[in-house]
Amino acid sequence: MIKELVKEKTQVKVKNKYDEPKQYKVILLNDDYTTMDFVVLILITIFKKKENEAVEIMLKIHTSGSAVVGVYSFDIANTKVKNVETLANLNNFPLKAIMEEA
Ligand code: TYC
Repeated sequence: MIKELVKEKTQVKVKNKYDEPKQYKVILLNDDYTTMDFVVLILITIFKKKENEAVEIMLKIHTSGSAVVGVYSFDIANTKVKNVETLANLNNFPLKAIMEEA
């Protein structure tokens, strides 16, 4: 009897009360007008890449059209997308970043 009770109790599966917060990919898009130097600067300043990695990512976007440049919580991803837009607009470049659920 006690053995059965213990077995029953230990077999109850406990579901996590809270789901993990969603994560979002920030994707930088290629275009024909933004300079390569400006994209590298964006990758270093906003996405905290080292210069050699920033150059590699920029070339990947240039040749393949886009690249994931980071994965963040909603608010951080959203702020980075807006910061790219603001800096691009100030410098008259059409550079765009978008976000997608990871
Ligand atoms: N294609 C641009 C050029 O030839 C360079 C570029 C790279 C632009 C990456 C945007 O996200 C980008 N000047």
